[in-house]
Amino acid sequence: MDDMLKIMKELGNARLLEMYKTMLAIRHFEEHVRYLFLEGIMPGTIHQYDGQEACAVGVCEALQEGDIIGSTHRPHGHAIARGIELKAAMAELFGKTTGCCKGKGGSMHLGDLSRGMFPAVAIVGGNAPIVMGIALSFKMQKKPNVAVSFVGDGAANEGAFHEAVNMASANRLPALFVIENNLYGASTRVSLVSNVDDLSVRAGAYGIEGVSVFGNDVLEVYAAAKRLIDKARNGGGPSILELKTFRRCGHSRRDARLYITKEDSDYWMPLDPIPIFAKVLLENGVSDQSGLDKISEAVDSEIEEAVEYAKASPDPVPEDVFADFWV
Ligand SMILES: Cc1ncc(C[n+]2csc(CCOP(=O)(O)OP(=O)(O)O)c2C)c(N)n1
Ligand SMILES: [Mg+2]
Repeated sequence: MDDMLKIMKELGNARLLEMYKTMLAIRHFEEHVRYLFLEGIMPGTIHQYDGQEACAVGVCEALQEGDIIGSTHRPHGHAIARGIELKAAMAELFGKTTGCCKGKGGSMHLGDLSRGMFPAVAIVGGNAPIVMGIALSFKMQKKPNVAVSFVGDGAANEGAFHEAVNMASANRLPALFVIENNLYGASTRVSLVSNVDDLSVRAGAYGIEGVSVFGNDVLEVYAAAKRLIDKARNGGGPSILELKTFRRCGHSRRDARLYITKEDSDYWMPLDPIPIFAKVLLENGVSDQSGLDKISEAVDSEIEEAVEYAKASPDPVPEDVFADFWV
């Protein structure tokens, strides 16, 4: 309790409300996107982030300008939390030229290096070695920055993840590997493919620090991430941060989630990170209910604007295929 009050004081009311707004923006963005997709208005495919908002927002709040994150096939929340504009994210999902990757990436490749997030890598575990390389470049160039890899519980079993953490630890790089353990890799429960309860214990095999926290409490996530990111920034090397969370939506489009066990659902569905944070804000006098309602309304109109913007934006033309090549 005292710790939480300390963190809230450190952040201050304006930042706390901004964090709440970003969590709501992610949730409402996903809700809009789901309807647009099911109505056939939005092209491509989608992997949504509903339920994991506290992870992206808590970690990204602990970053500074110049830090870089890498994300996965499920990147909408990371992109919004890192500060990519709703319009640029929405337009990217529509494949429009005004999108953050000029419409060439789509849902699974959201990113904008100028905002501190390279385009997401949909190969499971695939962003971790790139993040390690970025951390190596920060160290070689003596930059005061940290690189953060977001991966899932499934990705934590990939060779690429192991190679990246091993290289980062051997070279004491300024990196943080965040495992968002939402209990399932597609339809496979984590307990079927891992023999440990806390995936962070694997940090011991690399001689680095590993921490597991409740990932649906944004303040707990922030506190843990801040400490490990600051440690990496100050030469303390990389760590693994496991965030225990739950995806409240299907793995990808039209997934009926029939594989989710009743026990998991009964335990996790009441633990929605947004009402959890709202309660903290209300109980500590950071806002009253009407203040939170106003934030929600503001977020909705920003998202509606983003949808209209994306719809009205131009499609790429065939010649655009040859633009932005690195040769
Ligand atoms: C190397 C690789 N194998 C398989 C896939 C297909 N695939 C996409 S997402 C996914 C599950 C990933 O689970 P997890 O890492 O837990 O992330 P989550 O979907 O839960 O966010 C799989 C198997 C892929 N994209 N890349
Ligand atoms: Mg998972």
